[in-house]
Amino acid sequence: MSAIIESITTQIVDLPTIRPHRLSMTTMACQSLVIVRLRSSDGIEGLGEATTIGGLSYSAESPESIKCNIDAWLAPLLIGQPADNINGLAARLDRHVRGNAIARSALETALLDAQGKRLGVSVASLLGGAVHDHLPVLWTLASGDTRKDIDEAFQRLDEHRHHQFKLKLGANALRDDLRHTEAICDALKGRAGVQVDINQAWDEATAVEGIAALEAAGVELIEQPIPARNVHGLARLANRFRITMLADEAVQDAGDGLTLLDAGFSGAFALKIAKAGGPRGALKLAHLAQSAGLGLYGGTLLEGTIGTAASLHAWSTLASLRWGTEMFGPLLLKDDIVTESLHYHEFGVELPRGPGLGITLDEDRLRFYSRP
Ligand code: MUC
Ligand code: MG
Repeated sequence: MSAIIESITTQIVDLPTIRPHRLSMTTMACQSLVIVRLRSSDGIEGLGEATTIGGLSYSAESPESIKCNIDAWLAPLLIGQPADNINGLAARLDRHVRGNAIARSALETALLDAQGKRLGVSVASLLGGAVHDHLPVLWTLASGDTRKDIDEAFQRLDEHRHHQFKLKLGANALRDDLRHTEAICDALKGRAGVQVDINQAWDEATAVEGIAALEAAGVELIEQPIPARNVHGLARLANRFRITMLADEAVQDAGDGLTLLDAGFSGAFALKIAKAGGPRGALKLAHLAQSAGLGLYGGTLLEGTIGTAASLHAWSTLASLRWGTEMFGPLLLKDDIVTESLHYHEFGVELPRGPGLGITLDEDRLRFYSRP
């Protein structure tokens, strides 16, 4: 007899960041995690987590809408159903739910965590098996101050934490962004790689000017320079420059991947479990990219430990991640709500061991940081 899903609860947890994190569309002083706890009739609890960035500034879903939509609409579709048929549950949600990919990612994570615990295997095993148990992780320099960013990079290099850095551009005038990037590239030359994320802030003409200068400065990868909907523009930029163009907001799932390929895009894809409705959707996009010969990047929506672990289990199943990962979310937060943090060392992170995600909640700290 299959275990039945008996309850699904959600709570919003606000964790302060170690410093302001400045992106083109918002500056974050805290991250809000929507924690999902899914309990089944066999006594097993699965954990999931949903995050976004800066309220509604990154996505049409906010922490509050995620919690509300799970409580009111998604959870009732799952409660009373067999807990172990994840394909069947996904088909049920597909029939009744449009959008809400971030909320769905948290639920799918909880289902995978529970099923892994039930079978005594890791989430990576459920997804076909891990090919890596240590994944490279970059760090985002986004204090908003060039000198502070350079000092932060040197500190991370000395600690053997990170040797690849991403800069967040687009909040300032192009001239200032270029000066900032050139100073950081100069300071890190020969010691670390630099890539940039514009988070859709430029129009195509600004992108042509900006990318030429960034290429000359030694930047290695350009992420989402123009608005997500301009897929033909992104394809044009990818084909115009030698430097690789990384699609992020433009490629939520495998359907968007096909659209970009149809438009002639030849760059790389940023995978995020939150964009694709969960680890399985993100891997569907990854497998499409692999078939088309495109490079992959393990992306984050600045998840805490649960979402980061779920992503790592998924990315660990991919033989090749040409552009590594940015799974540093927990390191940006001042505190955590789990008993054992992820282990970051030697410029990467260990894949947590299962069963399930291999993550245990710290109930005291969860209570402390939860919204009343
Ligand atoms: C994004 O746009 O890629 C990833 C790293 C970071 O600092 O922000 C995120 C989201
Ligand atoms: Mg991005």
